[in-house]
Amino acid sequence: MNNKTLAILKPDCVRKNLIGQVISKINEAGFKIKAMKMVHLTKESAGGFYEVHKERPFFNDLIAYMTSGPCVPIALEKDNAVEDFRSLIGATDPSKAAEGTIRKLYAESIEQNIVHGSDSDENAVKEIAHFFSRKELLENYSD
Ligand code: IDP
Ligand code: MG
Repeated sequence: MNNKTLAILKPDCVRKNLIGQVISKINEAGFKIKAMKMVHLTKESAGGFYEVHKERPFFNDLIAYMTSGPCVPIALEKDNAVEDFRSLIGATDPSKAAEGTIRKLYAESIEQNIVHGSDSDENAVKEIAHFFSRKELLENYSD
């Protein structure tokens, strides 16, 4: 079983100086950080990442949001990483997210929802490769 997932601390998380608090929650929940960087996404990169949503009515706004400032992609490792990380972040819409979840605690809208988490093992592998080279991953995946 794949034990990795991709998190992104989205531009609202960075803008609100919540990087530290969100990473604390992630570590407290038992995830190990395997690779991390800060990047300001281009429209092309954000559009490629969210390709599956390109026909959705919110797509253009989503790309504008995701390119509005730097974000922090993080490759995480834990047993059952994808499912456990989705539980930690909560529902897409923070008003529907469970108490104590990252989105419930920090997000302000269904769009500006602080954090991304991969939705399947297959997508986790693809999404990690979107941000991190083989070299960057191998350097940190050796333990
Ligand atoms: P997820 O991030 O919980 O997996 P997705 O449905 O994959 O949710 O949507 C990707 C991102 O697009 C969301 O995290 C959010 O930022 C944005 N989004 C999703 N649904 C809406 C919507 O109905 N209105 C505005 N933005 C949305
Ligand atoms: Mg999704």
